[in-house]
Amino acid sequence: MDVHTGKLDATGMRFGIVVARFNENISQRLLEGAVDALVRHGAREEDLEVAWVPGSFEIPIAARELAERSAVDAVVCLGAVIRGETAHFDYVAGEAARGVAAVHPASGIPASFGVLTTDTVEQALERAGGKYGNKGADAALAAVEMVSLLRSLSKPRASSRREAS
Ligand code: INI
Repeated sequence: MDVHTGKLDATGMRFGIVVARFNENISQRLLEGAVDALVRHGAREEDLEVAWVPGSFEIPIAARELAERSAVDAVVCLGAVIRGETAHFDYVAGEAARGVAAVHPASGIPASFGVLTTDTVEQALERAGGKYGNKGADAALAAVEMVSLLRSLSKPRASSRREAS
């Protein structure tokens, strides 16, 4: 049985980070969490490329652009959509999720989803370095794991190598 698992080692990996300026006090914390997690796991700051977009609705546009340029191994997407502040919460959150999910099929580059969708600012702060951790850091580590996993999956299986020889 071949079991593939991604490793949390970002050494030599390059990342795009797309971050939405809307609710900037929260998204800035998500960005700090993501950068800290990547560097702690071996990435170099000079291998990170950050793109600020106006709001979470625009995240997929920049994420796809970064991914299709093929200069990065993964894209980490960060933002905060807060229900209390908008009647179009569902559209913004839904399009952000749909668009981020479409990055890999279009480009072959994994994109992780660190966009908070909460009812209140307090709930968002709790997930941006508060009592529920930092979802920016979590999304960064998901990206590292997926790069590692996809590299492992793209190698020929040990059993097929044996059959070929
Ligand atoms: N964008 C967010 O990232 N979070 C929000 O909570 C939000 N609200 O509340 O509306 C939001 N709106 C802006 C949206 O993402 C677009 O930037 C805007 O609609 C222009 O296309």
